[in-house]
Amino acid sequence: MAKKTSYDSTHIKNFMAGLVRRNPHETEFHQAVHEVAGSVMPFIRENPRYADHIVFERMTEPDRVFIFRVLWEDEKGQVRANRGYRVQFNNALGPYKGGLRFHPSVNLSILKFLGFEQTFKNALTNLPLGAAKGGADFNPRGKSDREILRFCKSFMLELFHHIGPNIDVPAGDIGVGEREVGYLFGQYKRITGEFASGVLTGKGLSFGGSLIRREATGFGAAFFAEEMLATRGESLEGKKCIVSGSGNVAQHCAEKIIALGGRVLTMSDSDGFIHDPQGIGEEQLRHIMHLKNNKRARIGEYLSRYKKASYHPGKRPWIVAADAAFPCATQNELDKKDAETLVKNKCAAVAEGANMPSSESAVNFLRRKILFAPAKAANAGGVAISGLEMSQNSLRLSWNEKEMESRLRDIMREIHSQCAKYGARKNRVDYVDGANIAGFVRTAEAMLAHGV
Ligand code: NDP
Ligand code: 2IT
Repeated sequence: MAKKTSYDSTHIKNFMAGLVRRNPHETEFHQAVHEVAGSVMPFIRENPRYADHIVFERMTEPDRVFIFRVLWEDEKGQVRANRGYRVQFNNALGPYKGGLRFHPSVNLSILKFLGFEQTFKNALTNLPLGAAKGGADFNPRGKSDREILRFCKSFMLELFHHIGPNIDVPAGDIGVGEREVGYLFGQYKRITGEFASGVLTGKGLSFGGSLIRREATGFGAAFFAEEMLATRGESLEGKKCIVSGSGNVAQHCAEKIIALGGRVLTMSDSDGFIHDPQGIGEEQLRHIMHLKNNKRARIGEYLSRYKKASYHPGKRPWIVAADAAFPCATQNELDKKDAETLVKNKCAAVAEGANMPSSESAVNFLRRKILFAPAKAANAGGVAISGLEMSQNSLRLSWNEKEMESRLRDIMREIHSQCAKYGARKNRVDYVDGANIAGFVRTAEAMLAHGV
């Protein structure tokens, strides 16, 4: 591929000026598009057939956006109002597909960045999946189980109009796990009178959920790191690893790192991080899962059982020296300064479990210095197993755990080879370019085939 020239940077600048004008104040969305434009626009110049029908421009505009009011009653009998969203981004490859996020920070910019990224990620899985994202600015923290149920029911009362097994298939994300997916599914069933198992993924195992879906995102991120390290004749075995977050993705990323012989030193939540120099082993991780999934406690409570660990309130784990880093909490949780600290401490690989956890300047620093797996590639295991949950629902069958894990491993390996194909540089792979271009090509081919 040709070296990026000022021709490209002028084009990208003009393109971004238009995007910012059409989508003012949506800074996270601008950030996600700018990164992809940097890979895809020079590629289009070399492959002019993709300039036809303005395919890339169309990929930056969602097909449609639904915004709705969600009313619910809290434990005091007070009526509360939140804003709900579903952003249907692109269905060139299959039904709209992507998670729902419940977090007070949710707004249109965040959901558009997530839906845009989902287009490329879902294409990388090679499964028939379009792209969407949704959620609400509802804060689940401190809410009772009944409040969560009432919120989910009210949210579905509007969302059900827009989804369906062949239309749009939501799943979980931050603040939406198996419990919430179960409540949402129950309400969809009540409203429509239909047992449409393929309308949501991430379901419980008793009603159409898939084995390994819960673990898939985190396991996939660890597998992707293994693939990258293997290109240097290395593996996670014996490596010191720092993980951020302590939710679904972080827990199962840590689980797989441990299983592959790595040493997990940290985990975190939005209040701070814990550092256990002896390593968070299987037993310690089980305790964290209990704290987070059952007690819904703060990560700092880890210290009441494991006294040799330390707690760092208000801090992020990137200051702890390690061989590999796995940001698994949220967007923009690792900035340029953190990236410099990682490299100074001889960190060899970063695999993004969360979506867009590294700031753009951190990405541009890391991709040139070390093995850097962007979210689209590294966390695609979650949606890939969602895709296979849909397949099992269509077949009315379920595949066993061994089969599911081996399919996940194969999918992550295949994503790695697509990145290596499109991101090959002289002596290295640029996984950012690789993931963006591979995802673009598959989606663009379908869009061109469909005509306008
Ligand atoms: P969870 O809700 O299970 O966990 C989220 C974790 O991140 C918690 O530890 C939470 O801490 C922390 N966190 C959330 N918001 C912030 C914040 N603003 N600042 C600091 N920490 C924060 O979500 P998931 O594990 O499912 O999601 C984590 C990331 O992975 C997200 O970026 C999500 O988009 C991405 N992802 C998830 C997939 C999935 O299948 N679930 C698939 C692919 C990507 P606290 O409890 O204090 O809020
Ligand atoms: O960001 C993501 O890929 C997810 N939250 C999972 C989406 C899905 O449909 O499984």
